[in-house]
Amino acid sequence: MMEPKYIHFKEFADGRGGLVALEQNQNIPFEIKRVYYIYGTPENTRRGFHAHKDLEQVAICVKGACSFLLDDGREKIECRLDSPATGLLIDRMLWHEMYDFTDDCVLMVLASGLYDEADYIRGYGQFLKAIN
Ligand code: T46
Repeated sequence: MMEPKYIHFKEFADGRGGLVALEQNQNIPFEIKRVYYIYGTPENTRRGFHAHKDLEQVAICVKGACSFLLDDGREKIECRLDSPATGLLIDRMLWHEMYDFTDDCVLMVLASGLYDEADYIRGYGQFLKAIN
């Protein structure tokens, strides 16, 4: 059965608040080439709807929460990200959708490559074909 690949980051928390450090090839399992973040997502919005051919990513809700649907072409699972100390590894060739964003959600994503539209598989039929 497919399981979400969570990464639990060490938290440095004291009376001043919390701190999490992200380091390439240490607690992030690749060289970080790009960081982007998604915020201000209106209610009932679903994003994603694609897989990446080669890109690996780690998603972290640095504020708020959102849900992910992950689909490897055989199984679909749903999981929720709600902690700045937890990352979700989004492997290559994994169809993903994001939804149920809280109002305050800031979803930060670390990526192993620069933006490349040619790396996206945006059709579900095309994704299933590529998997099989
Ligand atoms: C992913 C999920 C988790 C850029 O120009 N550069 C970038 O680095 C990114 C990520 C996006 N864009 C442009 C391309 C589109 O015109 O920003 C626009 C929105 O991108 P998209 O519709 O792909 O956004 P999501 O939320 O559906 O998907 C994003 C990432 O694109 C994707 O790689 O895995 O978040």
